[in-house]
Amino acid sequence: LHWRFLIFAGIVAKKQAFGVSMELFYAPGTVALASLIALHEADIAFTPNRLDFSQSEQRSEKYLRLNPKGRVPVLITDAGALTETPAILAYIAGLNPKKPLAPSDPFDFAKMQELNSYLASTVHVNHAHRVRGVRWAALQSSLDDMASKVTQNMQDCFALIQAEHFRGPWVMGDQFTVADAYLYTVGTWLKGDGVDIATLPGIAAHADAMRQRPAVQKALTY
Ligand SMILES: N[C@@H](CCC(=O)N[C@@H](CS)C(=O)NCC(=O)O)C(=O)O
Repeated sequence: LHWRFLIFAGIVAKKQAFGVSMELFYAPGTVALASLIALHEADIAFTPNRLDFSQSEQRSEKYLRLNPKGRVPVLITDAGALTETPAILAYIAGLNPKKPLAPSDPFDFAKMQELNSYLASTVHVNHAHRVRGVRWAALQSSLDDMASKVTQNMQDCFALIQAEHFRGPWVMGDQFTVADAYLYTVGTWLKGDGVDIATLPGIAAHADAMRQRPAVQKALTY
């Protein structure tokens, strides 16, 4: 066999690893970072597709055909499109048998999903009240009032996570899971929301440990 053929076959094999070819639609600074981190941690080849929010590309006709929610992330898989970060992360977590990113024990899997669901349904939504208040109210006084609650709400949510949903050194203890990618991602918004991460030493140490990981460093370059 010619060496060139072997290299070509190797590239094809890597691209088709796990029988899937994937595309992730993302925008920088958004919750899509969690999916970017998870894809790199799982060592899964994918095509990144960047949306320009300053041009409202997430509301373009073309994108709305892909995701009628007009949000990122969307993961396109051979089986169809997936939206909602907890769903995307649960999918990625089980894709590479050599690098499982979720606990195999059913109770621990549900515990991981407990945090992921809390991040999606409560923490992310609390954060959105600062810059996306127009989803819920129209009067400037209402928007200002909602924004005024964000720092305290985010502080309280992360204090609760630190106390109740964090085994250490990773969210689920010794196993690194997709919940670590998600927690880190939402934690990158704390500063902008007026929360000093130093007041949450467990969360701060976790963020430091995350920044040491090559997959996180790579995901932050997108
Ligand atoms: N529940 C969704 C939320 C997705 C979401 O709200 N993404 C934001 C970025 S962090 C977005 O695309 N916003 C665009 C917009 O509101 O126009 C998830 O967890 O994936």
